[in-house]
Amino acid sequence: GGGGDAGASGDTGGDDLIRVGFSQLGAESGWRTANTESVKESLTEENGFDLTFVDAQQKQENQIRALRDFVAQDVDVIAFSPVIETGWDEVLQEIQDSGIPVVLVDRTVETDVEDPFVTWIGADFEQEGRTAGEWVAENAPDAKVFELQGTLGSGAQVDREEGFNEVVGEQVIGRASGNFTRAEGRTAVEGALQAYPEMNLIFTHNDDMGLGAIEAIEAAGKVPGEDIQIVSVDGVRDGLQALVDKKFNYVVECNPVFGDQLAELITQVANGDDVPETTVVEDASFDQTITQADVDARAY
Ligand code: GZL
Repeated sequence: GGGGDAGASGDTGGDDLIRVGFSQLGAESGWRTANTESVKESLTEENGFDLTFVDAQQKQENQIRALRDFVAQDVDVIAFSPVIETGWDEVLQEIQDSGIPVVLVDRTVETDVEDPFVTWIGADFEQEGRTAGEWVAENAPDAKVFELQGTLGSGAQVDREEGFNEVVGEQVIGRASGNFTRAEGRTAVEGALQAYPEMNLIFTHNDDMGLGAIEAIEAAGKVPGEDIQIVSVDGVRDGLQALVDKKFNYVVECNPVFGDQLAELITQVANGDDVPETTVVEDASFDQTITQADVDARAY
């Protein structure tokens, strides 16, 4: 990065930039907006990129359209975070036939296409599920758990469910999806409170749905974090604030700020350098010993 200002010296800029098409799945959660911010802060013209960024509002058909546009524009590299794991075979084959390399970001893909992408960067969702399960096994071994799932068929939902249920599946009395959004999380928990009156712990696949769960629990006259404990994933500011406020009980981080690592990978891919098949982004976890100062110090 650090090249001259493209405008200042009348420099065309365009010809030596890496042209990247990025299909982002949506803006459904605090995690996603933090991830988008990180990507846009890293893939700048100053850092050597000409970024075309398209938000799909969580619709697969919008992502497929964007991917086809990137092929038509003959970008140097395509990057995308697939809203669900399946349904990409046709467009991935078209991209492969075009010779444009694909960098998979965050979510994962199930496909029969040979070598569909050069590399994937994201978090270990299955480990996040196991870490959440281990907390429940340790701290709430008799809890009757409702699992509030993310977008059904997304890699994050499939793998978090897998990891969590590997550890405490026998404690799960019900599941429903809140599609990773606060509003749909609230609706799903309103239903769960009716269907499973004995529920006393919610494992939510992300903070935003957990915040919706808090609204539903309080509307039902119960105390979140006490009558119904909440174990969550992501670690965005609002989720950690709920932890400080004792409305969440445990949060497994899923770090969205990997724009710099992505920029490095894209540069290496554009240069035809060898890159690792996967880059796993480091996660931490937080319990109620977290302080307000800790939360205030967080970048997102
Ligand atoms: C996880 C990411 C998930 C987040 C949600 O890497 O795919 O999608 O956990 C987001 O907040 O909607």
